[in-house]
Amino acid sequence: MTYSRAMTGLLALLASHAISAPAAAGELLPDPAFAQPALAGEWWATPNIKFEYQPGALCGVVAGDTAQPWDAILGFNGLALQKGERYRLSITVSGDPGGPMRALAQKAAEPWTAEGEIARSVNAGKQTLSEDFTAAETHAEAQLVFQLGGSDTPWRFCLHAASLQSGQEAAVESATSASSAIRVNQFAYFPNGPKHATLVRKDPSRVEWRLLSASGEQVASGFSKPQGYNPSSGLDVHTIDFSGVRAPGDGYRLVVGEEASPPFSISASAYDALRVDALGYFYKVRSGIEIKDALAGKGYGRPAGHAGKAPNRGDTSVGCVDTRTARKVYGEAWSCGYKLNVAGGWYDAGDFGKYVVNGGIAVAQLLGTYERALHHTRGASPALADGLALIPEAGNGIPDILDEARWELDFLMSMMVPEGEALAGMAHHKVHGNRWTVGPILPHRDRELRVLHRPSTAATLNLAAAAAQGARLLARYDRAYSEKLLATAVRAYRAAEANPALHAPYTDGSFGGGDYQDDDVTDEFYWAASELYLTTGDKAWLDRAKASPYWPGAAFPPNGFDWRSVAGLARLQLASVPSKLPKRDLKAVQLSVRDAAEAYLADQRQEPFGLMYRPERFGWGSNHSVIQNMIVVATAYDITGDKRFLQAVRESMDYIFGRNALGISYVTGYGTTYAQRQYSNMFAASTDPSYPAVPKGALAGGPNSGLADDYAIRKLEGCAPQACYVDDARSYSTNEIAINWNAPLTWIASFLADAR
Ligand code: 9MR
Repeated sequence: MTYSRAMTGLLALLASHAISAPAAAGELLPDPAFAQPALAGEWWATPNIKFEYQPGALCGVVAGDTAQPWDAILGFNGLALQKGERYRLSITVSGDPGGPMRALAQKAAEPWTAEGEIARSVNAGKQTLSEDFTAAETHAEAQLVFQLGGSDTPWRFCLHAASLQSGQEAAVESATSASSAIRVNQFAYFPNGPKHATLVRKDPSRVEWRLLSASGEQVASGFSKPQGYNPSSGLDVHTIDFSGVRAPGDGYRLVVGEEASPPFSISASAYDALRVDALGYFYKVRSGIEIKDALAGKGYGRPAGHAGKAPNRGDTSVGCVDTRTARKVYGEAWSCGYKLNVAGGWYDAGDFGKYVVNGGIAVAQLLGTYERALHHTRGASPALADGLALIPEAGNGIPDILDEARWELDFLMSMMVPEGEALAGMAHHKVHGNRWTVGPILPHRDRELRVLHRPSTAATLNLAAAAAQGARLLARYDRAYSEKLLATAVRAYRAAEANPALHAPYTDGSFGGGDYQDDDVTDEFYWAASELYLTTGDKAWLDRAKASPYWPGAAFPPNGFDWRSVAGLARLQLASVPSKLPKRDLKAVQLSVRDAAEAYLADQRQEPFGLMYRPERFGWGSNHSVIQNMIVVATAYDITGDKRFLQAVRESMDYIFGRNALGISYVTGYGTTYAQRQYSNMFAASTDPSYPAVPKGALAGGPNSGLADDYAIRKLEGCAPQACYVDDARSYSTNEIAINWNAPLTWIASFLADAR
């Protein structure tokens, strides 16, 4: 990071040798409330900020056209930070709404190590924000800086107060340290399902456990089974099996000596609510439509996002990245001469990007939730109902899951390159701001210019697969729409065949959005051809699917399929959707699903926390990977009826609900201690209470060994895989929400609600 440290005129003038007024005990800044003009002069700014002192504030205009946060800085030098000391950074700011601000207490030289940080877009009204931190290192020369760059247009910023106090009491560590050594599914066990808990205990001798009802009566007892050291959690553990208890009820607790577990239920119907909440997530993250409190819940209502109403520049007429940028990220001067209306769809995650590959897999798994219910519940599942969820389309005669899916399918189709253009029929890889939006912020206030990125073969095939599946399921409800979907799917597939290696590079993730890099689309071809075959029954598509190396090959990675590796999804579809697949072929695909399921069961048997996921390092969004593996096993149950598979899925869900190294439920609103501070621009109550909270039924990404954000690196270095998680909004690499995570959650919740 480099910047000039020139002082602005007035401040330079004021920078006289003022005598510091007595400050509060432990206060590092001489004049936190800007009461004395002379002291304000100790603040400096880059030349593109014109500041003036006024009683009680420093106010000024930050120039536009800055790219990086550090391209415009207001700062205060001459501080010192001590390793291990606790500090509180408190600031009061105001400005033009949406103005990007990062306040950092940091080393005043390369590498500018930040110890405390408050990142926020400002509001017109004064906001007071604070952050407690412990300095990880001593910095004899430290500074407090406000990075204000990243706005195209000039904007006004006021700093009304800035305080940095040392000697703070250690705050109670939030949420991620488990309060009980007995890790249970804090939500619900099934009456006729397996019931296991994990006890964290160094002592290798077995120990007695007791199960108490809500009224404190002993319902069962037994002895733990010592399991020794478990690498995935980094803990010495015992397991407890109380499967013999079958009586439904709430408020059960396991007790070992003085230690009691969090309370939990035994219930056959608990997942009905989760199915609705997990699905309800999607309405709340819709783009391009007003969200109504009456449907989304109090506090979630907001104007339509990215609808093109100032200061929002919208998705209604979006052009492509400029050729200069394209040269940098694609190595070619690609651009386009048209603009597309790509309003609608769902926001991807904590950010406001809309990415076709991730939208494709998410919508496919929502459609799959419906399709599974259609073929495996004799038409009895509520998942098939119109009126299941609170969405604007409820009551229109079309099942709600299909309505929700259609919202995204429309968006995916809008990402197609128009006829007559080079690359016609291909899908743009993604649309997002040309800079990361600084949150918390609601989408209609986002001021970034949105741009279309180069089409990719992967996106095009995702569109083909999802549209083909949608065409099949919507045919009964809207023939014309179904035909449009199918025609689009075929068009996309052909375009992908004509452009089989147009890949999204890693370098396309450097500004404003994720890269969603993928340079192997063999699996996408297999998936799209499979869906087109399942919809049309046309042998030509089957021939294409069969020509894929995935036809005979292994489709299920041990660590779970995802947006980048979709062959597993295709295989599940071929194995479970009724089709004219020749008997021998059907047998082969079903056998491969069963074999994969057996392998996941073998993994699970080795895991004293009961999850069917055991890589040496946990991946980004590991919670959804655990669930994807469960979906394979659930599908094996659907095609074989073998109850072992159902029971294994139920047990693996315990991990998600708190039977894990951290004793935390990863589904917001479910369990006693649950993730609730996920990184999200709009569900940002944990950083600013004026924003809505993360909605009930949202899945946190979860432990990620590849710590990729500063906060996680600082807090979690050296973590065992299961412990690489922190419930803090700054940790986007371990604690985000995303459509491709809530879709499998919806699928598995629906399965567990229905499977008996
Ligand atoms: O889920 C994505 C994960 O597989 C990648 O490793 C990671 C880094 O590129 O990005 C994840 O996706 C994020 C995307 O880039 C931006 N929106 C939020 C997504 C979830 O964290």
